Amino acid sequence: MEKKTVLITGASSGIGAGCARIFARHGHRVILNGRNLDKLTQLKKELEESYGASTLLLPFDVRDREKALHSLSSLSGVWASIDVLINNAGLVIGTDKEHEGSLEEWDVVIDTDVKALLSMTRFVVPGMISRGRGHIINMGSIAGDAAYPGGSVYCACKAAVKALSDGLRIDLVDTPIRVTNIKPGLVETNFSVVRFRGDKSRADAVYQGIQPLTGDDVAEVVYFAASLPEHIQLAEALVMPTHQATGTIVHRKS
Ligand code: 8X3
Repeated sequence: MEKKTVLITGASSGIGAGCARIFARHGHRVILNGRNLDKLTQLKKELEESYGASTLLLPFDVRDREKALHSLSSLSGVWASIDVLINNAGLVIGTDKEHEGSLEEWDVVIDTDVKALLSMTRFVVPGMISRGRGHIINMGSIAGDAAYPGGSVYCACKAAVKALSDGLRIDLVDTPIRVTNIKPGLVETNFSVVRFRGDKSRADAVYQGIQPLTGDDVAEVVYFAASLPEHIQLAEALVMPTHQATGTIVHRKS
């Protein structure tokens, strides 16, 4: 694959950091977006030292549209020609029932997982169209395929990511631009710690007795989609640990 400029949202840890590593390792230019400047700076250093990578920090909260637009407009030269947009930033807070949870927390989840993904797409894709090349890789989830207990709003958000990916693929069908929806199952990242509002032991229990995926594992699939020949569009990929069968069926060793 020729050298590309890759923008990754939520790059400071987990799947986002995994994506940053694999694209950097293969010699691509990587733009690291996230909210935690310290973590991003640390990752930038790691990518430069390990792979001699060209990297750029673009710290902003994806929910802040003005800041996002301003930061994107500040890019110049090769950095402005984004070839791959990885809409990875996402989170869930809590496992409350739909009729019991906090509307304020759900605003944060919906704003991050759906509205920010949409605004990043809205800001970056027109440039891809005018350059005649590009690939949008959205981080969906197995949670978007079917709702599960305690997941109502998150599952709805990831179902929206599927619909937005499918809709964008339709809208771009007469262009060379590809759209991919990656749908991970159990991945051990900070995701579950946030879901359980910082309760590390509940988060750890999610992965007990099963070898979960890592952020680097999911990044392998992201990289595979991006490195396929231009005429091949991997529309979706559902990627799970071997001992997971559905969003709720998992075999755990006792
Ligand atoms: C996260 C996967 O199984 O926790 O997107 O919903 S799961």
